[in-house]
Amino acid sequence: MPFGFGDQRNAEQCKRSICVNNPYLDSMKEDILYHLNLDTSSHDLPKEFGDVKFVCVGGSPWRMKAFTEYIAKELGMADPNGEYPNICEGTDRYAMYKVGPVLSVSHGMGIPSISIMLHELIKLLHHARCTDVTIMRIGTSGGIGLQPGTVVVTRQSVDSLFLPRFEQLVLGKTVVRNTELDVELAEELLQCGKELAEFQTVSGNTMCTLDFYEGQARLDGAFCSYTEEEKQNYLSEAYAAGVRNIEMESSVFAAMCKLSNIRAAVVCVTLLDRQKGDQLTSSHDILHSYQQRPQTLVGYYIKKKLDALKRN
Ligand code: R2B
Ligand code: URA
Repeated sequence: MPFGFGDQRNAEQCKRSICVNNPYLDSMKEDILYHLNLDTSSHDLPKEFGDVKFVCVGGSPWRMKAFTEYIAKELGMADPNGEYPNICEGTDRYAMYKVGPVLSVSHGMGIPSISIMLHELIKLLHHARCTDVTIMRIGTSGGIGLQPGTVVVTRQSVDSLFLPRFEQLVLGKTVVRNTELDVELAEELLQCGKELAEFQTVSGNTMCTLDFYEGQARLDGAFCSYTEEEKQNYLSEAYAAGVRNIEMESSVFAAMCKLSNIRAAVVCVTLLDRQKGDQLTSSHDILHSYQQRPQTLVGYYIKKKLDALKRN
C-alpha cells in the first residue's frame, strides 16, 4: 500500500521504505517518469527495480556507465559480453544502468537538473516498493585548502552563506529545507577510505552553488565584479566555516533524500585547490584518475556491505 511522508500509522514501514509526500500520486492511473523514459503502465517496476539497495548518482552519463562496469566486476557480476544497456534509452536527458542491487544514474549539472532526476528516481523506487535503499552522489568539486585529488565525504551541505539549508520556491514562496546527510553512512565511508588507503579521504562541509563561475568566486568567468583579494577572503571565510569543497548539486540532493527518508551521502573528489587557482590545468589523465576515486570508495563500501549481508 502506498503511504505518505509523516503518516504515523506507517512510521515503522516508512523507516525502511521510500516516502513520497504527495496525496495526488495514489489517484493517478499511470505515472509517466518522462525524463527517465519509464512509466508505471508499460513497465513492471517492482519486478525490474524491486531489488535495488544502492543507488549511485553522478553528473556525467559516461561516468555512470563506467561506474556500472566497475561495480559489476567488483561484485563478480560482469556481463560476459561487456554489455550494460542504458535503461533510459530513448531519452538523452539521463542515463541509468543496473547491476544486481546497484542502480547507477546520471543527473547532469546543477540543482535544477538533479532535482528533476531525483523526483522521478524517488517515485521509481517508491513504485518499485524498494526498501533499505542507500543513495550516494559521486562527483567532482573544487577543493579549499586540500591537495587536489582528495576525496571529501560531506558532513553538511551548505549554501553560499555557509548555512545547512536549501531554499525551494513553491508557489512563489520560499520553503527552507534541511540538508542533513546520514551521519553513520558518512562515518562508514570515511572508514572505507582509511581501509583502502589509496588516496586521502576527509570529512568536510560542501558548499553547493548555483553556478560554476561567479557563484564559486572564480576570476575566470565571462563576468567578474570582485577582486582577487575579495575572492580569497570569501574562500577563507568558507574554510573557517568548515567548507572543504564546492560543487553544484549536494544541497537539493541532501534535502530531497531527507524528505523521502533515504540514507544519503555525498562523495566528491577535489580537482584543484581553489585558493591556488580557478582553471583546471591538470592533464586529462590526472583528472580522469581523480574522478575514479569516489567510484573506488563507494564501490568498496557497497562490496563490503553486500559481503556482510551474505555472511549473515
Ligand atoms: C561538479 O562539477 C560540475 C561542474 O563542472 C558540477 O556538476 C559539479 O557539481
Ligand atoms: N566542480 C565544481 O563545481 N567546481 C569546481 O571547481 C570543480 C568541479
